[in-house]
Amino acid sequence: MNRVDWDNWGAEIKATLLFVVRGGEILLIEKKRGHGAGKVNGPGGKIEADETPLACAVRETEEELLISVKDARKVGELWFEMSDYPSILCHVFLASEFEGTPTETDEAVPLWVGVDEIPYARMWEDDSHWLPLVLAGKRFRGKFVFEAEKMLWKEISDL
Ligand code: 8OG
Repeated sequence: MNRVDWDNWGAEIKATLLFVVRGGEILLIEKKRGHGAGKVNGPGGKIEADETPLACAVRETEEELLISVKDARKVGELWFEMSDYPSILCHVFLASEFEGTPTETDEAVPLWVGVDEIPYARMWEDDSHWLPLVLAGKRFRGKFVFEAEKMLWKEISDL
């Protein structure tokens, strides 16, 4: 079901996600609060006024895991239209270099997992459709329609 006019779509919220991949493992979080609390995700959050997406991704990762990411680069975009939450455009970043030790904070518990053992059952339903593209080094744009936690529609294209 896709009743969204994507050609004229604009997001009410701009956000980021960042995935550190190193040595065959990916750094995820158990998210303790905010939208999607209780789920496994990458670090990230809402972009502040006058902040670039890259600066937001780095800041959120610092706040949530106490590490400083050095080489984040944008790999994708996620467009979310949801029944119970304002629309979100989320910029997705990939990195491999960082300083510090991933550490639990009020917002997140760090979780290193093998890239072949990603716990999709504990993640948002759309993630299994695009996180493999991140790991494959592809650039992508995903558009998703959600009714609460249920994904009703998806479309993924090259960016
Ligand atoms: O500030 P807060 O942490 O509440 O921002 C919401 C975060 O959740 C933001 O990083 C974007 C992310 N997010 C969604 N929907 C989805 C989704 O379907 N999959 C993933 N992986 N992240 C999502 O808002």
